[in-house]
Amino acid sequence: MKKRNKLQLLLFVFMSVMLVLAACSSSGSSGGGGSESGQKEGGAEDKGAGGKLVIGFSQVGAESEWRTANTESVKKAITDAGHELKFSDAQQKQENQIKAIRSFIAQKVDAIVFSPVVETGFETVLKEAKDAGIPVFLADRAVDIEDDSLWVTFLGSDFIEEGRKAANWLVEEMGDEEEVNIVELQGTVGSAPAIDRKEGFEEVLADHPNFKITKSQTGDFTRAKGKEVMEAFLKSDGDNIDVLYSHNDDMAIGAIQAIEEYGLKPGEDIKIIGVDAVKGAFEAMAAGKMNVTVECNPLFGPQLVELIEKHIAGEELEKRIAVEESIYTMDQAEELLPTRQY
Ligand code: GZL
Repeated sequence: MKKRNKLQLLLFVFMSVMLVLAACSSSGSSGGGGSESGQKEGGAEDKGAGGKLVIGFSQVGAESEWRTANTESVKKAITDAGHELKFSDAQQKQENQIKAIRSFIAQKVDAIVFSPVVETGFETVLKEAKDAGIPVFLADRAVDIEDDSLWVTFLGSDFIEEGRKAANWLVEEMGDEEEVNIVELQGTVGSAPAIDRKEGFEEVLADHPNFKITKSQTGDFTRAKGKEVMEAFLKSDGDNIDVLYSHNDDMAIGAIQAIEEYGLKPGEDIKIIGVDAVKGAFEAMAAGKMNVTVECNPLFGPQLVELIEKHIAGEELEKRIAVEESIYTMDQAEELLPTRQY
């Protein structure tokens, strides 16, 4: 082949390759996952402030008044802000939450909101979300994972402080008694609120040896299970129970029924301590059947959406954002009941 022809052929091949490469890079079909930080191409980060987001929300379940109010608050905040909501109720099953998060990843949502039913077992799926460049926001409960790059921030209550508040009220109320026998209804085994509310309560009582936790069992945060376990406590030691410490109000309300059926007066014969400050607790306190409830505020939907939008717009967020909360006693119930929002 003549030299001139060879040169023309080489030039033609070179130009063709350049054209093909230019076509690939402009259509973004390079097949890469996007930039170093795993940011999604054409995803939320590209939407900047004000863009409509698709948000996947994996919720624990519908086990209590608190959960129902929390679900409503988050759902409403997402839709009121004009974003698209993809919602999954895990019915308190971890496998359902893992499935839901994988489905959100497959649908390429812009952000995932997640309240983990238990603290462990989610590392793999959260890594998958990170690799897909989808930011995860822990709402309500935390996970026990070293690598905190797997979530943007954790917005929720300080459950240890809630346990301390419950115990400090009890010490104030019964600290002079020689011996105080306490039975405890724990929340879902392995969940952050159950672990931490127990820790905070016991931390305070460690300095008061006249208080003893004589029985402790999970009621899984539900009224039905709380009643069932309290029935068993009463059957085995009903005459030696001075206090019930329940990790949420729903189990306490179930236990109140059991105490009445047993023939004792809840709120008098047995002091009742709950957590959440739901309407049902205020009704029980107003009826003299419950003594105190530690607030755990579920209405953080608007704050959560604001955090998601700030992150998408490129703002740095604190890794841990606590919800401000109080404690309410029987004597306040009548007046406050009409003002309660959940
Ligand atoms: C606490 C939340 C707990 C509530 C329960 O933030 O995770 O789960 O205290 C609910 O009522 O079931």
